[in-house]
Amino acid sequence: MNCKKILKSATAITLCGCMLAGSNAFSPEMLTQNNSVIANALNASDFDYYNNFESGEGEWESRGGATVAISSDNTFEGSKSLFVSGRSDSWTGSQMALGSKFTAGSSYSFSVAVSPSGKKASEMMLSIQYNVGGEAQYGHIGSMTVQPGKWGVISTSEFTLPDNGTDFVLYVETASGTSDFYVDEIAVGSVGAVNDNIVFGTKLGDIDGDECVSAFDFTMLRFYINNPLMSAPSSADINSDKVIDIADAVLLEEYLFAKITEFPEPPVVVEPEDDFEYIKNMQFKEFPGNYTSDCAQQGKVVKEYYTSCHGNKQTSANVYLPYGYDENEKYNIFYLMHGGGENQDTLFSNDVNLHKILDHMIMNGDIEPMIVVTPTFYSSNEGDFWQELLQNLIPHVEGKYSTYAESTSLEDIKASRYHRAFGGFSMGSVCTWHTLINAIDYIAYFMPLSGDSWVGNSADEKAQNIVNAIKKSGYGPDEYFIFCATGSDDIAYPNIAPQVEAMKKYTNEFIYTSDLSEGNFYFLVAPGKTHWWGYVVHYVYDILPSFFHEHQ
Ligand code: FER
Repeated sequence: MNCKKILKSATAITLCGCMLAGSNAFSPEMLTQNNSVIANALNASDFDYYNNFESGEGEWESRGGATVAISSDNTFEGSKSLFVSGRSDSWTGSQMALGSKFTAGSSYSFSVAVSPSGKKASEMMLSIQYNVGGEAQYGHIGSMTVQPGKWGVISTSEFTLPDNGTDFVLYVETASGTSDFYVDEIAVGSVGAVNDNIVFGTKLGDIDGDECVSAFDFTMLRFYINNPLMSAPSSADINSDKVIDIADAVLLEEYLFAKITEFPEPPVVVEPEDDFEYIKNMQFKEFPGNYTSDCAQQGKVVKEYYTSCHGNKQTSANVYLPYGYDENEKYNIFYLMHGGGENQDTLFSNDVNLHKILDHMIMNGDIEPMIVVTPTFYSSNEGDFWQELLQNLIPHVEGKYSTYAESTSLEDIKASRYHRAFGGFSMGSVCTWHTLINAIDYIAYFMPLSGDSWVGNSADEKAQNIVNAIKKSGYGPDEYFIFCATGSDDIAYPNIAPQVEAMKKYTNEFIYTSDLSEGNFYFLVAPGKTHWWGYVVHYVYDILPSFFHEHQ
């Protein structure tokens, strides 16, 4: 017996009332390893439209320039699915014209299996576009939030094609973001052809959504345990530990046999809100013209003196505290290094005006209020400044101002690494690559600007040395982020561009995209720009908003 039939019979019985515990609904042969919830019960010919992509894309084509291809990497059933990639916006994806078989004003049932790639859950949507009086209109047939790599089935038993519409186009998109996704087993039929018992309950234990907790829920739970690729509803996570497993089955069984009368209280978890919209293929953009003028909400630059471990020398750094700085709040912190012949004052001088740009970026919501520190490598040198950074500068600044470091112990500096960035221009960029190689344990975001790594001779050797350091750290590609930039006419371009190309070959360590929810490595090239802070400060404006959103 397959799942579909289980669902159908469950409905038939539970319509008459909640089924009693202890029936033979527990029998293991009722479970199936087969994911197919649609085609097993009904023949493809039972539907007005059916495609499981086993013999090609069929009518499915690109929507909005996305790439659409048959894949055997991840399937819901059978050996093939439709893979949609290269999406530039949430509405892009794959589509098909419904054709004349489907008529305006008529109702149909729809079902499609979907599986997002990437690292984040995606709200997947089955949508419809149509024409009214020459104007495109859009509607959503159904949606479902699906974990990456898992399958979910969007299923709607009755959707009426608007009666004033023509040219209906069915498409799969995401509510937001541009992650790749897979589509499989799509069916459109007369009302009732698609089983919408796949609409789940939300109450713990009521997995089939019939408003009672019964033996059928136990059967469904075992189905999900046996089919980990199926996206299970949260009502199946009986012990609220975010994993659907035998521990949930044990609890449900105890409940059904009245050994317990209620499930454990789910913990109250307040997830931090972060709806930042990354750009996938970022292009150079200048900040608005007024960003270097005095801002209505000005931060403060303070000079901090400390002793460097190199030669026990007194040195200083400037610390930008955002407008409204409050020592009871926690702030992300960005260390930004000057270039050769410059010093710790260069960036907050009237030449570069980084402080004013930061004021405007914060006031306009481009970035959250953050602390920005401009040190100098001249108390050490660019190659071993990272020692002064870890031993002296971070403890001094983060011991005094409020960051995510709970204390200045190396352990707490490490624990707050997702709230710390390091970048630099030219020799400051050389310094940034050294810092990446030596201090990745303490910093998760890096911004090398117009300067290559000097650890190694050839581009391949430089890439290899960076990869070796990353491998040694044990961090995965979702745990560090490198966002480089330069101008196409910058004297450093011929140095950094080949290094970036060499790094791209290490696909385990670097996933190339400016969407840091999907990858961790990008190289922004500003057309025609040369080796000058006057240009480089725009790269800071472009890149900084993408920092500090991962692992909040
Ligand atoms: C580069 C890295 C650093 C580069 C120049 C520098 C020309 C710095 C030079 C200096 O400050 O003297 O890739 O490319």
